[in-house]
Amino acid sequence: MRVWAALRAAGTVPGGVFRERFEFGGRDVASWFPRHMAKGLRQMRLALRRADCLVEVHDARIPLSGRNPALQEALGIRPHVLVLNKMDLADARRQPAVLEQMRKQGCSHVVFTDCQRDVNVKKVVPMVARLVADGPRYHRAESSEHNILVIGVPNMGKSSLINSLRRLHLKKGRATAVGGEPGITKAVLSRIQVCEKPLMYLVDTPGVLPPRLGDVETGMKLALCGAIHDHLVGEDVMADYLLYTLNKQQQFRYVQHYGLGQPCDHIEPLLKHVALSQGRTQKVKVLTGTGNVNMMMLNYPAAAYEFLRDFRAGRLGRVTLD
Ligand SMILES: Nc1nc2c(ncn2[C@@H]2O[C@H](COP(=O)(O)OP(=O)(O)OP(=O)(O)O)[C@@H](O)[C@H]2O)c(=O)[nH]1
Ligand SMILES: [Mg+2]
Repeated sequence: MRVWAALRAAGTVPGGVFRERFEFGGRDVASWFPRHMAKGLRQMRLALRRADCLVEVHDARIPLSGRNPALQEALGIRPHVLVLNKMDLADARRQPAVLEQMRKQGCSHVVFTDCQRDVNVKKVVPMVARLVADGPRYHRAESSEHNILVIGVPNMGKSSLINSLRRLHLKKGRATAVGGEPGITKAVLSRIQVCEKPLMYLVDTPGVLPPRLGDVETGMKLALCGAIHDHLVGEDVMADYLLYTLNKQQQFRYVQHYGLGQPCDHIEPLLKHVALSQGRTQKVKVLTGTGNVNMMMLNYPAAAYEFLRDFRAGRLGRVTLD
């Protein structure tokens, strides 16, 4: 690791010149939008009527892209806190620049969190309480309860945030299901208490992707963060885009992690190496003119999945994709 850091600092990383553009090959993002999300969006609009504040959870690795414009429409009419979660996986050096960019976009209540280790999660309740106290309380002027709607695209950690808040403020166990794939929360759930003083309830919602994902690159970043099912996008192209991004950002931890001699710009040699070193092979029966032969083939899809898994677990370094 130190060797690569030194080479990077000196600007002399061996391995040649890397791609400056990624060739998306005419992919169509429209097909990556699952139909059931329209229902989630409708339910969310109903729940919005009863909300005093919105807590939007997004992945800190893609702070600038992939937020749902349909959700953002709603933000104008309610106080809004943006939780940039999974800070443990994102490049911490980028935080000040991200906060500045957010402020310019009119988003000034932002908190970076790690909901698995409860880092910074304690900042959320006071921030929300202050916003609600400072703003008009619409239809609920007489009530002392705070009703908060938790929104965001899939797999960003909305349910994890609710569970983390309950752990911290109420010393209570898990109240809402969490999982490593998009679509774990299926419907707008009932209110879940997360704090006693002030009395605060959060409503968990299913992740909703924008119906038009915009450009393919945004879709690809969302997919790398697990917001879109891998099979809809294709593990092979996702792995290739990840390699392209790591090289572009000079994040060469993968070289050491997989024991490669040097960085590579092409996905095939990397996957070959991953397949060999991690034993991702499969036996294939080949029928020849003289009989059957068993051959060992490298399992490239499994190797691509392994590469994505290592990235998502932070084993390839802390990377901000934007
Ligand atoms: N590394 C890391 N992982 C996290 C963090 N927060 C949540 N996760 C993981 O991210 C995955 C998604 O978490 P969920 O809480 O289910 O996400 P969600 O936004 O509710 O997802 P949907 O209900 O599918 O929309 C799970 O595997 C969590 O364990 C975090 O701060 N850091
Ligand atoms: Mg959920």
